[in-house]
Amino acid sequence: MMVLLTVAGALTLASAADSFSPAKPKLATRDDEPIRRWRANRFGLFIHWGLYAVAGGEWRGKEIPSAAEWLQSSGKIPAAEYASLARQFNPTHYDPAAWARMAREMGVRYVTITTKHHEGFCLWDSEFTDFDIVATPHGRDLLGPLVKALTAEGVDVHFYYSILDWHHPDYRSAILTDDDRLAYDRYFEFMKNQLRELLTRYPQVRALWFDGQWDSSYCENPEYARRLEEFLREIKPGIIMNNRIGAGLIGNIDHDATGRPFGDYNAGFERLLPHAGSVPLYDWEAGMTLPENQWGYRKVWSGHVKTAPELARMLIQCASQGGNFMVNFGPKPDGTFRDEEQAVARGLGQWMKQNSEAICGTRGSTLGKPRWGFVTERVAKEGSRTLYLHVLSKPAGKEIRLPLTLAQVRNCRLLSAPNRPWPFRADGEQRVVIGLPDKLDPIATVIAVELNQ
Ligand code: FHN
Repeated sequence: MMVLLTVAGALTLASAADSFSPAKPKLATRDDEPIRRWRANRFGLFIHWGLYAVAGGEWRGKEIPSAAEWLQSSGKIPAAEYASLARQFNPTHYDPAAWARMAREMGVRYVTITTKHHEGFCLWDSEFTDFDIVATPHGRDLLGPLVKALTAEGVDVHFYYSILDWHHPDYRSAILTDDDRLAYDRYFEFMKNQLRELLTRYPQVRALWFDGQWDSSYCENPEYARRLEEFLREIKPGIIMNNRIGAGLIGNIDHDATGRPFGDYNAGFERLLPHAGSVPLYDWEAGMTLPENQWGYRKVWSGHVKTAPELARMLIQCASQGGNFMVNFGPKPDGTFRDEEQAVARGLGQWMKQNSEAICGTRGSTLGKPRWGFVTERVAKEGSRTLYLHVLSKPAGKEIRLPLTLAQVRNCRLLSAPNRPWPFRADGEQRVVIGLPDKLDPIATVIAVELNQ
């Protein structure tokens, strides 16, 4: 049992801990209520659902390699032929209330769902196309009931929308002629109409997640991006948009010729995380698939499939670097989730049930990246500060040393046993030392260290 010592006079913060950074990243493009809420959410569920789920990565009995949602392109399937999948899309077991419950129990604070992926098929009844849910045996809106159910569970809703469209006759991947320009202008109006429709029909939506911005028609003509962004901010002031609305490369927030950035945060961390310990300059979010590179439903998965503990540790790392993390699920065509996804939802939910305090509403670590795990921090309204030590492995000596003095620490507790204080002491150099429980949580044992103000 450790002894609690008091060190008189040792009141100054040790070096690494004295620079509490603001929650807002250095180059954040905004710091209003909606983006603060977006930041505080930290953990999201990405859902890729569309006609590709019907095919499950196969075409005419043959497996088509590459990502399942890219089937039309990878399988070189003519658009009209591919569109026939709509006649088979009948999610008879779709239960939006069950989806929303799963999301809440998993611990996510937001869900980002594909309203229209690159294939062009729309999950809602759009006035501007017939290539939508009404053309299926299901025949009715999939989004509305989900938005309602998620909202009822207290989970925020974000909409994914692909700029790239393999179905629309006016879409052009490059603008080479005057006719292309006219066609692309018509397509641009179509996109604006659909996005206005989505934002007005589903007013609960808080963020738009753009994708498919890389074709030269869009990315070499940045005026489209700028016009689109202005149009959307006018319809819904406060709306949050990822940087892929911008014309540029994935991974950066691009700026127009006047230096204004596109979008609100960097969504470039796709199936990768920033280097551990680095501090991204913008708000950012990472998206992670369970298998290697499958976002939509694929019948047969190959290669390594990530487990709940692996994904939870990625979530912890993202939170420790001030970023959001989305786990991706690709529902089956019948509207249910495959076993692997359900297991991941349960595993993450179990850990989050005890530890969400150390993730949601926190900011990145100002203690850097310790060898034993990661650190997140919470600053309460009244100014009190709590450090969360996410211990992934036992350091030599089985104790954790913090660059803090005893006088700085009010109390410690384990999130797995929050009702009793957890002991701490000082070492010979007057640094705080915290012992560890004999058995660590297979994901991370979290110790909350509340600091004196
Ligand atoms: O091409 C898509 C892909 O299918 C998937 O939607 C991911 C999600 O981040 N985004 C694109 C690739 O960057």
